[in-house]
Amino acid sequence: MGLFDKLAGWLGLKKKEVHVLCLGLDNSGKTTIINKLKPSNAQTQDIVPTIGFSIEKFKTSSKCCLVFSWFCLCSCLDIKHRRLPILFFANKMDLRDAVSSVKVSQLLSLENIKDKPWHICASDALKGEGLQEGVDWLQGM
Ligand SMILES: Nc1nc2c(ncn2[C@@H]2O[C@H](COP(=O)(O)OP(=O)(O)OP(=O)(O)O)[C@@H](O)[C@H]2O)c(=O)[nH]1
Ligand SMILES: [Mg+2]
Repeated sequence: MGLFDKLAGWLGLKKKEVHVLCLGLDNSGKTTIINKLKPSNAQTQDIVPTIGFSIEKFKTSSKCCLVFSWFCLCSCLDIKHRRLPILFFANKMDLRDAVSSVKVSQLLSLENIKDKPWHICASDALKGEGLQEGVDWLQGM
């Protein structure tokens, strides 16, 4: 790493690459959420069910994000023993029968997660509502 790179890093001027693992039920809106987080000129209008997994890389205003989208909860095994922040999106909150994020949190017994910082956001990925709140929290972590 050159001196300029080091200086930029110390001064916080250098963009960081952030790796995010995105997990969730089939059809829950993972791809839609990731799509909405991309810069508008990189967003697609055509979202189809993901076969297997997808890897996406894009820049946000403050950071360069590398996003992995994976369908299998088994991948969690790798992160089980690490103190990584977990962001939950209680997505599809626009649906009439949606339960509140507080209720989702209770149903998933999230209060039992003591060894990792976690946060839950109600979201509507179609409109992009709630996504920024979640990403702000994640970036703070
Ligand atoms: N009403 C509503 N529909 C949503 C929302 N988010 C996603 N959808 C819709 O839900 C469907 C599935 O969205 P995807 O983003 O493909 O879901 P996914 O979790 O990536 O699905 P797989 O790749 O099959 O696991 C699509 O028809 C989306 O338009 C939301 O917040 N509200
Ligand atoms: Mg998908």
